[in-house]
Order: sequence, then structure tokens, then C-alpha cells
Amino acid sequence: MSTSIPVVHSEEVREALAEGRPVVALESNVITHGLKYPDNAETALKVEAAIRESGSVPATICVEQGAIRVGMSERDIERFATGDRIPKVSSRDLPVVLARGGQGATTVASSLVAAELAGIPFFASAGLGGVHRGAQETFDISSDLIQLTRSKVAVVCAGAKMILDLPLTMEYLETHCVPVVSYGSDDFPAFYCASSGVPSPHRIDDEALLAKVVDLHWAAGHPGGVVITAPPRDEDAVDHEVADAAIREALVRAERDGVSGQGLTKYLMHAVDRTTNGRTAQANAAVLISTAEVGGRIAAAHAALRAA
Ligand code: PSU
Ligand code: MN
Repeated sequence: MSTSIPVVHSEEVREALAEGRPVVALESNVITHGLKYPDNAETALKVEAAIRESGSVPATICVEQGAIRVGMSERDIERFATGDRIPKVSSRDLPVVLARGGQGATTVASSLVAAELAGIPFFASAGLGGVHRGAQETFDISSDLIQLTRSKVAVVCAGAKMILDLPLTMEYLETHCVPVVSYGSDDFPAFYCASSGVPSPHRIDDEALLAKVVDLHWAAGHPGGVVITAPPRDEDAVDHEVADAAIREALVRAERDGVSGQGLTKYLMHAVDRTTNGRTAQANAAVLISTAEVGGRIAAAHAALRAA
């Protein structure tokens, strides 16, 4: 007997997909490991509201009782936001957590696996994981990037997290044939900041054209995704020098404390939040909402394109 992955859609998401209405998938690791309570729960609900206002249906993803759940309820989100022992589940952890019948919060990488299995072609997040600074020595490259080469899901985000080496992250995406197209700016954004200083290979400000890019990439036979960036809004962005100084300090602290591996991203993000007195956490929450809104609009344009 062949094994299939248990995927449980919420009723709202199942109906939307059956009717060809646009759906945007979302990760849950940002709820459990990104923002702190109650900002995590409040932001997750605002992200869902922004997607609804843009004409799409949100589908926040998690693992519970050995199944991938696609579409968390408000109560599920509150449970995850307050639970302190919910593990981070990336792609490679997924079969282990599912086999054990466990629970987990999905990263970008495992959410892409889940979105493709669930039949959702769009995913939104504030920032991708990527090539960590010093990866030449540590080999620390987020499996978010590898999964982007394997799952047919378009990712709308404010670039990659600024704690990373963004030029190397861009090189990785180029080497692995992942299209990067920027919406609303000429440069690849840096999560907290509008620009990483790296120019984006393409800029398209038209949602319908972006939807066409996504389908043409897949029509060409590519097995992976497309990265569509949207910068943080001016009023949400953090000053580049302030963010950069806080990141450098966090990197020194991480090395001193011997932090590496799967806990590093969370450690660095929280250290930066403390140094900036919460200014970066605030930007993180705001950019989650603004990218979700853009993602919802592009997903809606994509659904209209497919229905035409
Ligand atoms: N910590 C945060 N915010 C996040 C993440 C961790 O403060 O958003 C996440 C995302 O879920 C992303 C993952 O997919 O970290 C990448 O982790 P890593 O670099 O270990 O692959
Ligand atoms: Mn890593």
C-alpha cells in the first residue's frame, strides 16, 4: 500500500479551492518562534484580514495530530501563539513529526511543501530564510531556499531576512533558476528595510503580469517556485544603519553564546529586537501584513487569469 500525506483543509479553504477562488498559504513558525505574545496572535489575525480584504482566502498552515492542517481557525492561532513547546518544523522534520502524530509550526520551507500538496499556488511571508552570513564556514543555508527549487508555489515576501547575507542569497536563487521579480521597488528588499542594496533582476508593478510570469515559469517545466518581492512601506521600514548595527551586535553575541543551526534565526531576530527596543519586531509585524495584502492581490489576479 502506498502512503499518502494526510492533509486536512478547513471548510473555508476547501470551498475556495473547489470554486477556483484565490487562496494564500501562510506559515505558523512566525507565530510560535517569530513574534512574542500577544503581538504574534494579533498580527496573524491582521495578516488573514489583509488577505481577505485583497480578495483572497488565507490558509495558515500547521501540523497537528499527524496531519498537515491547511487553514487554522482563530482559536488554533491563539493556541499556537500561547503554546511554548510547539516545535519548529522545517521540510526535513515533516515526515518525523507526521509519523509520530505530533504537532508543529511550519517554516517557509515546510509550508511550501504543504501548500503544493494542498493545491495552493501562492504563499506570503515577511522574509525568506536564506544564506546566513559566514555560510562559507558554517554551511548554514536555510532549507527555505532549497524548497523553493522544489515546490511549485509562488512566494510573495519583503525579500529575505536582513540578518542574512542577501547578496549570497540572491546568487543562490539565480544559480538555482528561481525567478526573482520585484513589485513596487527596483531593489531586492531587506525585510526591515526597503532595499538590500542589491538591484532586483526584474521589476513588475502589474499584478496580472506577475500572475502570468508565475504560470509561464511552470509552463516551461520548472519544478520550483517564483519569488515576488514587495518592500516594507516607508512608514514601517527601519533605518538601514540602525538595523545593520543591531544585526552586527547580534551576530557577535550569537558567536559568543555558541548559537548555530536551527535555533540561530530565532536567536538573531530576537537579539535585534531587544537592541532596537522592539522597533524591528514592530517592522516585522507590519511587513507581514503589507506583504500578505500584496500576495492576496496577486493571487486574485492569478485566479482571474486561470478562469479566463
Ligand atoms: N524566527 C523568526 N521569524 C521567522 C523565523 C524564525 O523570528 O520568521 C523563520 C521562518 O519560519 C523561516 C525560518 O522559514 O525561520 C528559517 O529558518 P532557518 O534559517 O533555520 O532555515
Ligand atoms: Mn540553518
